[in-house]
Amino acid sequence: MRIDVVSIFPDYLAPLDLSLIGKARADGVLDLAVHDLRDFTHDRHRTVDDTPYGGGAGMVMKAQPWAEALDAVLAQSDSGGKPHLVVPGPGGMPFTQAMARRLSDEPWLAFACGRYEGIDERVYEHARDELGLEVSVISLGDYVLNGGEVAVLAMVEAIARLVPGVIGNAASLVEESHEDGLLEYPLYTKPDPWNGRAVPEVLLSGNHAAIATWRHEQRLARTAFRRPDLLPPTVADVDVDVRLATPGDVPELFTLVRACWVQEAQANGILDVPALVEPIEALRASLDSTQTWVARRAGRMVGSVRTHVRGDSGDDLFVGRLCVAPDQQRRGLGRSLLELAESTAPDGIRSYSLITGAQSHDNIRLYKRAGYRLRRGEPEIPGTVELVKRRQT
Ligand code: JDE
Repeated sequence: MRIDVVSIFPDYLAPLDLSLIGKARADGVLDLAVHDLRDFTHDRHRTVDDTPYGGGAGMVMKAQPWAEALDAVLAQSDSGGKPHLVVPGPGGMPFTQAMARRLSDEPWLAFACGRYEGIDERVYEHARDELGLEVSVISLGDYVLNGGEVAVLAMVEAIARLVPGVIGNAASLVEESHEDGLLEYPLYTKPDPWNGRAVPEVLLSGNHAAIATWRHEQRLARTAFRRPDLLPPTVADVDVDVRLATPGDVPELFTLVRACWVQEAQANGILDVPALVEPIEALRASLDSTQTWVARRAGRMVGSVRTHVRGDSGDDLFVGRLCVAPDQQRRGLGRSLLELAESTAPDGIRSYSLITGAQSHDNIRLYKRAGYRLRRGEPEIPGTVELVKRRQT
């Protein structure tokens, strides 16, 4: 990934030479260049600011140095590609882990560090309209910094560590705070006790299921206390009707499943998944070998899920084909259907399992929120991940 940063204080960006990011630079995974905005001024005082039209406090960054700086950044392009221009500012869209992930997929990012009250609005328009750049104004949070430099340090660190090769263990990225919408569980290490404080007993029990349950509860409790905004409103959906599917549901279910799995195909770059290619007869036959539920809102089929018992000893409930119509997502229906599927498990079921695309981050987040954990080791189907949850006893 190539990163350019333009600032009137290039020295502020020196920390990018250190630690993780510096290592990635040294390894050639990241190609980072910092530019001094004042190099693109032409007056004796190297002026980058002026008073605001219409009056008001403070100064505004002039358009001309920015336009020339962007030209210089673009002139480095060998392939004709263009950078995604990111401007940190308190008036931007909130920076999130999801945004860091999207930006980590970009081959080239350019960061513009504003100072004073901000940058002449025409710089943004020029970058979009004349230079053809994608421009994103992004805020780290609802507070004001003196300039964008510190925000760029944070954003570059959050983005660069998601670039393959920047940290060794890509799997360790999946489990971290915020990736699945809950805060992390509390951590403890030796010694025990320390300073008269004992480590929670369950962590010493060796009972991995109990530990996983305890940690999940800790995450929920901590999230409810510190970040209630992260918890989904669990509204009982009164206008949804869920029933076991009948043969008459099959044509509509067939269509719903295909519509839903287009998203999956896009997210994972895999087209030959059963849900997209199986003939309608196979779906009809599956009603006999699975418990298939369909959800309707105002008569229209908007979601589905199916289960079947499996495992050598018949103690695992496989949850499959969980789907919500593309326009009906993010309203908790998927979560409700998952809970329904689990709640119908017969006696003797000790775990629930499911699989999804390795790139289906939204699905994985939903499953993790519901208490599922990634199964370690190679999945049976390449490109997928397997998730499992112990049944509470
Ligand atoms: C980034 N959260 C906050 C600050 C600014 C009054 C004073 C200063 C591009 O224009 C900017 C940029 C910045 C620096 O970024 C942040 C920030 N995430 O402060 C101002 C605006 N009003 C303007």
